[in-house]
Amino acid sequence: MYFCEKLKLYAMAQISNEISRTFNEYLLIPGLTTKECTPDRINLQTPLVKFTKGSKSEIVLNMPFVSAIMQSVSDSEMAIALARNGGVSFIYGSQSIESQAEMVRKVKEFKAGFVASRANLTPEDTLQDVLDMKEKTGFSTIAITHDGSSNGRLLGLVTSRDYRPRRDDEHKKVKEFMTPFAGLVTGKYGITLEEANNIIWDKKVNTLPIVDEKGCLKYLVFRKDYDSHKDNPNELHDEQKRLIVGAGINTRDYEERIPKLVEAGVDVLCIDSSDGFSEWQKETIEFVRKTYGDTVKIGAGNVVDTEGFNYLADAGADFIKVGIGGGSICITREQKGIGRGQATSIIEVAQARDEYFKKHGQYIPICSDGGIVQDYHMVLALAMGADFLMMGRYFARFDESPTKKLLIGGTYVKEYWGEGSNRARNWQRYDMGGNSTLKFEEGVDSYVPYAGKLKDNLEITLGKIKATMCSCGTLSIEELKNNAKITLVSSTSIIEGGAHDVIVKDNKNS
Ligand code: MZP
Repeated sequence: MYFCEKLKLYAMAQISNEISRTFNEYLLIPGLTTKECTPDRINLQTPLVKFTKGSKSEIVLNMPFVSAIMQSVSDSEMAIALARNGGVSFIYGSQSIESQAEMVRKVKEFKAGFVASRANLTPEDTLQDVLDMKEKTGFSTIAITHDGSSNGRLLGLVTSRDYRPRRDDEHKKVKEFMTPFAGLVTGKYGITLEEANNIIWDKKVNTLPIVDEKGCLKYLVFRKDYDSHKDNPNELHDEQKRLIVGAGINTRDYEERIPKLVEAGVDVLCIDSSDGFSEWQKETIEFVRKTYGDTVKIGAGNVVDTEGFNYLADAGADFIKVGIGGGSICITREQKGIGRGQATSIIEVAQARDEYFKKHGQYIPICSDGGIVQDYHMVLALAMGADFLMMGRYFARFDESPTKKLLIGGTYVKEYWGEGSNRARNWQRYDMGGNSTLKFEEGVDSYVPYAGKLKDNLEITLGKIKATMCSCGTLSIEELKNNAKITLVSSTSIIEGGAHDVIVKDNKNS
């Protein structure tokens, strides 16, 4: 027990003498690396939702990452990219029920290689509109539909081969230079990717519009994407081969929100709150159990100690999120004085989870949420007992996050703002009952360095994680949890850990 016994004679708070620590204060000590322990043999699978002794989790991640329930991180594009790489996004709940459900639906309807047309015009638009659209979206293939929407009746296609920007009159109507429907090779809605690719090759076209029986555009299939669809061995899907997706919910409008998300096909829900040790969360879980039994999975949190974990475990949570105040954009600790070092929280809650498992035969995965800065922090969090990690800053840096990429002071950055900032105005996440408003900010609006594509970055991160695990002599997350050796570090040894006492030539890695 971490809190010392209350002195019965005096009325006083429970005071913990243990220092609340964070990942930076620890390092891993190598274990024996056997010849079998090579990065290609490492298994990063981990359970997402609870299971009973002797059975298997109904959702197993192929890598231990989920993306944060945040406007600036998890929309359908991020969810698709992450699930294709073996993780799960929780689509942010600080939006209308309809738009969140629509994002979930988009992920569930995603079919590799079939993309919804994102640049569309009507035949009455002009060459100038085509040029503007190209500039704005970066797409050079533009679908021409009767109403200019992505699912309107397909009337033609415009590519850069159809016009000469400097010679043609910019007022020229699209209908005068588009390739009309009659001249297009199209595929029928419902064909497989293999069939679509065969048509592309047989008919020597670059783009294949897929249309339904009414002639409405459903998707485009591109020749250039042919190869990229073959190499996603970690893709995470349900029994019907649809990508797995999660969604954040709150403890206010859950009776309306959850049914719509379930209808849209969501695989797992998570109550999004900065402080999850509350009766509101218990009631929300009870609603799910009463309405759907165990068929709808729901995570809860955030908590930072045994008491909080046991409360949500008894309430029936499918996984429990750990972390208060450690997020990169979070100022909760400064504003409210609430929180705990992320490492200490994980260590205690992981013990609570193991004890709960011993006592009740139920393994409830825990998620370390927020505060990951270095890639080795990820291994530390897992070694300390986390089953998987939720990250915001990490994912916000990629092309697939929903925010703007900007050039500031000669450096590319992406915007990243907290759910407790005035920009997100997600008051439900910080709700303590009472009026429905955000009373004070608990998060900031910021930039993070732009880092490129999710897939490329994941490759490097997972490579590093596997290298660290090899050093620890462990081949799986389970083995890492059981066998890792972790040591506290002094502040002077942190200095020793970086380049020191030399004049560094190139500072790119700092
Ligand atoms: P990080 O990965 O950027 O360090 O932390 C992301 C986590 O910070 C989120 O998953 C969430 O738990 C938390 N968060 C989101 N918004 C705020 C805020 O505005 C916040 N305070 O703390």
